[in-house]
Amino acid sequence: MGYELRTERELSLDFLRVCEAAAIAAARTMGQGDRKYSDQVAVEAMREVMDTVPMRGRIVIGEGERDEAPMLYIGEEVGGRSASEEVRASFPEVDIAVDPLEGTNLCALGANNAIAVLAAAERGGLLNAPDIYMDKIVVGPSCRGSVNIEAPVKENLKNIARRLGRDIEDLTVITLERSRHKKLIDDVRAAGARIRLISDGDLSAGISAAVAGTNIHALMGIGGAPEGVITAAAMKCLNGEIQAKLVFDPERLGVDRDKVPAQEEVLARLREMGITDPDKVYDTNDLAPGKKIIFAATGVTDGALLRGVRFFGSGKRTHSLVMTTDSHHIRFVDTVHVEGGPDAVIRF
Ligand code: VTB
Repeated sequence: MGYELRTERELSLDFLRVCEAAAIAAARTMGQGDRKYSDQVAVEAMREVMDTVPMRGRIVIGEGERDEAPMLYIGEEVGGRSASEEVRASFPEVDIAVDPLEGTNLCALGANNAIAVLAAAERGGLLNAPDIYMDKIVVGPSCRGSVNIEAPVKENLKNIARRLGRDIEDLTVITLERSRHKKLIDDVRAAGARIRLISDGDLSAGISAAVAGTNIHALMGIGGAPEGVITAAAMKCLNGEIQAKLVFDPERLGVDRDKVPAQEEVLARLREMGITDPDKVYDTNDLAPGKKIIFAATGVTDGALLRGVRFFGSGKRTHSLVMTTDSHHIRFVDTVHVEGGPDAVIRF
């Protein structure tokens, strides 16, 4: 059973609360240098609020398999906890992909662009992606249909530049700074485009590539597959495009063979998950086929699109992005969480 427009509107506000709670919890730990702890508090806060949402939710992308994650594990049922069985049965079925703290290192170091994020859809609306690496190219609405992940970097940049009515020299590509990207970075430089190298967080980077005015025109390179699915959900809302391929070849990842699971092992796991063609090129709709997608993200630390959580005497302030495909709203939400008494002063 899918859900109606009205439900989508209500759920989007619920998911806003969920991301706000995770972001606030993580932001409290900013700069403490303990990324695991930052992640843990974000997960706990996200899960606690998630359970108050009137839905029959199921985690499809989460913190890991059941035996390795105590909460928000893949397959976990969430939502509608205090409701009776009968009432719960009337709640909509929702698949959810979460990343309670995207950029755990960024938060631990107090660096920019850490976010709390999730995507939701009707059952089956989000690919159950394995937790392996994924090569991605992400562009905004004006460049949709102009890139091909299997084409040379220069050709893609030429096409992006043409669509944006500018020279390749005026483009900025955002990429994770990793040794596996040596050739990619060389190719972008040789083509003449500018590069922004980031230490972490290719999900928020992908979103900034699809929003005009950020001065980022494409995300390229290999990051996590789960992040790719959540990026795809955002692209459906923003009219952007992602193309992606799973990567598990140690050579392409620039790691020793004994540092990653053997290829046969990965292939067997993929088959178990229903992925029979490991070389498949995934497009936005393959990764997020849902018709009713909800995307929510809250800034933990300051970033290109979202401000980080600010704490003050009588409360805190969060900045979020909430998007839906059905009602097609893109909301930037600035929330003041008032904790002080009747004299608390709210600043514009
Ligand atoms: C990727 C990327 C994430 O971590 O998963 C990366 O998608 C891990 O890559 O945005 P490495 O193993 O090379 O560090 C993030 O940057 C942050 O979770």
